[in-house]
Formats: sequence, structure tokens, C-alpha cells
Amino acid sequence: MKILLIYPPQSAEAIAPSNFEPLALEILASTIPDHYVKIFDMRFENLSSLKYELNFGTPDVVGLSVNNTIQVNQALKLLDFIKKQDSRIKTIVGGIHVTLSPHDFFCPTVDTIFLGWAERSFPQYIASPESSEFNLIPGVLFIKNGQPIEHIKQFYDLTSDEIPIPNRSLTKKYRNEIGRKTALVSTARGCPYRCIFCACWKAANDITLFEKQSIFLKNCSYYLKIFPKYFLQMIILFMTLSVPIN
Ligand code: B12
Ligand code: SF4
Repeated sequence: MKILLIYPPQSAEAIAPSNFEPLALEILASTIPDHYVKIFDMRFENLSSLKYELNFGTPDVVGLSVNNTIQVNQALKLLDFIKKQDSRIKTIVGGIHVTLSPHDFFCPTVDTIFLGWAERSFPQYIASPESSEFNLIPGVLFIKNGQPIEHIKQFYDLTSDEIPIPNRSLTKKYRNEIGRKTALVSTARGCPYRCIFCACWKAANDITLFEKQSIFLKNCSYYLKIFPKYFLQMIILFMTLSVPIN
């Protein structure tokens, strides 16, 4: 199956520079190694290149990552654009905003919504997008004519073993654009604190999950392989940071 994973364009309202790698999409791509996956970063692409990709790449499924509330309007416009190009494409959305406010995506241009972490639900869905609607998957919400149909909203207790190394080869073409030649390294999911203004612990369903030290080290060794001249900075980082991993 061909899957196109899209990171939405830069939002005008953002105060933080957003040119960091789309980590969630790289991780999700690694959960389906037997499928053809392409990551399309709309911060560095435009609508005509997307149109070309949809018409000639002929994806079966197109997924959008919507973590931030300020990305919602852009994402909805993109979903509209995608369905207008080819209404047979299955459109899916996931991310923190989607998890906390799925109703923003109850619209005819969305086929499926992913709630919470998707390392388990995404490959289950991709194994058979049509039939997965009938074999309900926890955390996956199917939409028909803009309305949700039966679903299992339940979050699952993801384990650190299920989190793969991100597939960074899929964002190689954007590496020169990705800010300050950085790689994002995730060491934990959720948060043990409960600040009332923050979305992190709510989106993680009150769970705090520490990632494996081996994954952290593999991420670092990847980074050093592509940017060997930053070896010194990496050593300094090791010496100065106490990383919350088990
Ligand atoms: C790294 C990060 C950034 C990076 C962005 C890196 C990038 N390219 O994605 C930077 C520093 C640039 C950034 C900027 C901003 N950020 Co920020 N960021 C984060 C942070 C710390 C981690 C996100 C992450 O990569 N997690 C790791 C991945 C693996 O997890 P994940 O993204 O949740 O993905 C999982 C699921 O959500 C799901 N999923 C995600 N996408 C998809 C897509 C599909 C198709 C499917 C099926 C599933 C799925 O599956 C994934 C695997 O389980 C979160 C806080 C947090 N701890 O989560 C805040 C967070 C997302 N940021 C937030 C905000 C507000 C912003 C800004 C708007 C700040 C500002 N005012 O400018 C800007 C927006 C920039 C923009 N895009 O326009 C808020 C969002 C809250 C909200 N409702 O809007 C958060 C939650 C922080 C908080 N404390 O509230 N951010
Ligand atoms: S702001 Fe959010 S991520 Fe930071 S300590 Fe508070 S709950 Fe945790």
C-alpha cells in the first residue's frame, strides 16, 4: 500500500520556529516497514508539488499530523484539497490537538481519526483500512459523512518496546531546511506534572512513559553519523544534561 504522510505548513501565528523534523511521522513510518511511505513536509513544499504527488504518486492513504491548535485551519484546507484531487484517497488525522478536540475533524473530508499514541493503532489500520472499520481498533475513530461512527475511544498502555527508531531517511531531502541541523530525540511521553494550562499530560491520558536508553543512544549515534562535526557538542550535551530515561 502507498501512504503519504503530511506535515502541515508553517502557521502564521507560530512564535516558535517550526522547522524541526516531523518526528511523529518518521516514527509512524517505521511502524509499517512493509509499505511504501513518503513524508511530504508542507513547510518546504507547495500546493502544486502536493497536487503532482497526489496525481502521480497515487497514494491509497494520506495522513496529516495536527499537534497544534494553530495548525487546524491549514490542515482542514489541505484535507479539502486532497479529497478534491481524488475522493478515493483515505484521509486520516492524528496528533495532540486531534486527540483533545477530535470534533474539529468531524467533516466529510476526513475518513479516520487517531486518538493518542498511534504506534499500535496505525499499523493495525494500515494492514487493512477497509476492514479495520469493522474490526474496531482502540483509539481509532471512523467518520462517515462528517459524523463519527462506533469506536473504541480507549487509550492503550503503549510500552517503550513499541516505539521504533524514527525513519529519518524519509526526510533526507529536507535536511538542509530543517533548522540548525537538529534531530529531535524523545526521551519520554506525557509528563509527571499537572500544570493546568498544558496539553501534554491530558493528551497522554495521564500516563508518563519513559523511553528506552538504547533507543536514545541509537538516536544519538544516527545524529553523529549524519553530522559528524557536531561530535563535540554531543559530548558536551552528555556531560551537562541529566536525561530522564530508564
Ligand atoms: C517538539 C515540539 C515542537 C517543535 C516542533 C517539531 C515538529 N516539527 O513537529 C517546535 C519547537 C518547533 C514546536 C513549535 C510549536 N509548538 Co510544540 N511541541 C513539541 C513537543 C515538545 C513534542 C512533539 C513531538 O514531536 N512528540 C513526539 C511524537 C512522537 O509524539 P506526537 O507528536 O504526539 O505523535 C504521536 C501521536 O500524537 C500520534 N500522531 C501524531 N501525528 C499523527 C499523524 C497521523 C496520521 C497519525 C495516525 C497519528 C499521529 O502518533 C504519534 C506517535 O504515537 C510537544 C509537547 C509534547 N511533549 O508532546 C509540544 C506541543 C505539541 N507544542 C505546542 C505548541 C503550542 C507549539 C507552538 C504553537 C508554539 C507557538 N506558539 O509558536 C509551535 C507551533 C509550530 C508550528 N508547527 O507551526 C503544544 C500544542 C498544544 C495545542 N493544543 O496547540 C504542545 C502540546 C506543548 C504544550 N505543552 O502544550 N513544538
Ligand atoms: S508545562 Fe506541561 S510538560 Fe511542562 S511540567 Fe507542566 S505539565 Fe509537564
